[in-house]
Amino acid sequence: MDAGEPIEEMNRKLKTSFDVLLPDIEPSKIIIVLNKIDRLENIHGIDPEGIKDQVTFDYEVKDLILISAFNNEDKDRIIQRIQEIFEYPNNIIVELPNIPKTQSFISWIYGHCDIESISYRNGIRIDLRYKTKDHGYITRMIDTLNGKILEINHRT
Ligand SMILES: Nc1nc2c(ncn2[C@@H]2O[C@H](COP(=O)(O)OP(=O)(O)O)[C@@H](O)[C@H]2O)c(=O)[nH]1
Ligand SMILES: [Mg+2]
Repeated sequence: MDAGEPIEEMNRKLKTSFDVLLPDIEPSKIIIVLNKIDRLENIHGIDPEGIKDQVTFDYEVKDLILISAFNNEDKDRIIQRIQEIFEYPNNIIVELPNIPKTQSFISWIYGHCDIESISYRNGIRIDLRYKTKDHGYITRMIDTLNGKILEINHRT
């Protein structure tokens, strides 16, 4: 997306893009990239982070990346994110009890998965991406630990 365009135009183009991609593509695999953020302050008079609140969409997209195509580090960030999503194509959000057995499972997760987020309120809530070969092991462990799957996007 060209972040230099009027906000309404950006939102209109986002909606058109979703209409094309969905339902065949999982929202968790969609990366929204807003380009030209180096020009944002001049054009919209808002700071780069502020644009995130103005861009609207009705789907559970996790990745909203702000970049400037003139900045090589920004381009590397997108490439890295695409690699992560391809390497770990499945996504699960799960709640686990905070017990020692869970801790050793989490150590395993750190070594084999891509953790999107982890929080320790009311037990442990993890949002992770994983390889397809690990699907059986992960779902068995969640079952053994009496965990609760909140959301799963698994490649069939
Ligand atoms: N300031 C700035 N200019 C950019 C950026 N990316 C592309 N441009 C410039 O924007 C102009 C139009 O390019 P672009 O919008 O990408 O392509 P188009 O819409 O297909 O013409 C070109 O002169 C690009 O060099 C960016 O991140 N920052
Ligand atoms: Mg353009």
